[in-house]
Order: sequence, then C-alpha cells, then structure tokens
Amino acid sequence: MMQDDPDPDAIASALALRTLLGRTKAAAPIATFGTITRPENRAMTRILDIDVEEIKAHAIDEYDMVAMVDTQPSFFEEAFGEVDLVIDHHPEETPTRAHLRDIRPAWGATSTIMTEYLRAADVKITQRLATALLYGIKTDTLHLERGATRADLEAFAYLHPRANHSALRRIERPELPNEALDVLALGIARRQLTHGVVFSHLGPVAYPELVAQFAEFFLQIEGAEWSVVSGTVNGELHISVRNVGYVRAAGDVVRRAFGEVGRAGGHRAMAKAVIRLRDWQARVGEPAGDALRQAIVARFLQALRS
Ligand SMILES: [Mn+2]
Repeated sequence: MMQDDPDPDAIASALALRTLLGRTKAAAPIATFGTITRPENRAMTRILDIDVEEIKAHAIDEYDMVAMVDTQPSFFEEAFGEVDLVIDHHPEETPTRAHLRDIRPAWGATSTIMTEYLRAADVKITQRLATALLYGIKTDTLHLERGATRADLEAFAYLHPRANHSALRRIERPELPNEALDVLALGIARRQLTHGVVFSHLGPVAYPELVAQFAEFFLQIEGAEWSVVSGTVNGELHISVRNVGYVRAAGDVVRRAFGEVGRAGGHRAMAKAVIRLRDWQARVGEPAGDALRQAIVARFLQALRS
C-alpha cells in the first residue's frame, strides 16, 4: 500500500519491497486508494513499466497481508486494523500498529531504507529498480538538497552507476509534442499576473497533463506565488494550480473556488479542478473565451482572499 497520490519514493519503495520478498506482481500488487496525478510520476510508471493498482478500501480484505511503504496506517482516512509491515521515513503522528515496523524519520527517503535492505539481503538490483530508487531519493530530497543524510548519499552513490539515466531524463523532462508549443505560445501571450497569481487559459489542449505541466512552468515567472492554468479537453475544463509552498494550501483554495461546480482538491503546493463544460455552462456561464477567463480569475482570487 502507498499513499493516495503515490510519489516516486513510494512507487520505488513498493517495487523494492516486492523484489526483496521475491514476489510477482500478481502475488504482491502495488496498490493505492487514490490515483497518480503528477505527470512525472505517471511517466515514471509508464517508462519503467511499474503497474500500480487503484483499489477500493474493501479490497484489502482479499489479501493475506498488508505492507505499507512511505506511509503509515494513521495517514489514511480508511481504518486499518493491525497491518503486517510498515517501512517509512515520516514522523509518527500516532503510534503505528504493525507486526513489523521500521520508521526512520531522520532518513531523507524510504527508497534509501529499501536500498539498504536490498543490499543487506544481497538481492540483485536491476537497472529498472535502481532507476526507480534513485529517482525516489532525488525527488524526496530535492536532488539531495533537503533533508538528505549520509545514508541517503550512500544509497544515491550506490544506485547512480546502476541506473538508466536516459530513462530518468525522459521521466524528469516529459517530452513536449511539437503542437504543444503552439498551445504554450498562446498561453504565454494570454497570461495575466495579478496579486501574485499568474493565470493562463490555454483553450483546447490535446491531453490534460499539458495543463499541469504548464502550471509548473508558469510558477517560475518572477513575482508569481501562484499559477493557475486551465484548458479544455474531452468536454471538461481542467484547472491546475501550483504555489511556492509557503502560502495557503492549494487544495483548500481550489476546493473553495471550484468545488461546487466540479471535482476539486489537492495538496499544499499543488491542486486541480476538473469540471464538465456543461456544468460550468449551467452554473457559471459561457465555457469559452473572455467570459471563461474572467470567471476563473474572479473565483480564484475570491477564494484566495476569503
Ligand atoms: Mn518519501
């Protein structure tokens, strides 16, 4: 089991645990109650061919044992009895009930702990697994700049020569289709920076991840603490929100701004809303052009101030 929106550290740790236990993907599925949303994380599972199953809470009963990596039972809304194994590096909020537990809050990444286990058990670390674990450590420690310990550096140094660096590059810098640059050009031309928020409506986009990708990009604009990028695809309006991290939680603001017209939510620094265009039409107004742009700006700024 991983958290609801699994990150690379969780995904790599799950793959490592399965390898350590010598299980197949049928015998030990890697599961989440949520969905992987971040484009880089989706790219990781696709490029490294890691199967992540999205399961419902009651499906847990079908398994003989539950192991958690990079998370703890108390982090879930769903109630777990005693789980079998917890390996994590987050501080405990409440004491963890597990048959076996290895929680090391000082460690920068669960991937580091898993690398130590694999090495101690003399299990072969394939290039694919090394790539996943290296990426897990990189992302959780911001390229070893945040919270990395000697253990993280040692695991990093061990994994680095064993990893596939061209695969890593493709994961970290998702390829942009040529046509996406025309969409980006339009988005740049139409951007609007107001009260520390940069807004851009891209219009129709080929796939939803582009909206998230450009939201990351627009956050780099000088003076922007927030970026709010929107686009339409498959009869839906997708709005991706990013912030610099020390401001209000993005998920709260997005829920407040768009929660009543569609699905909306997220985390501290990233959030998104997905709204059917006909719901927007029925409850807000014209789902295109200036009317749409102005409504997004007005709703977001109001939610931010309230
Ligand atoms: Mn982690």
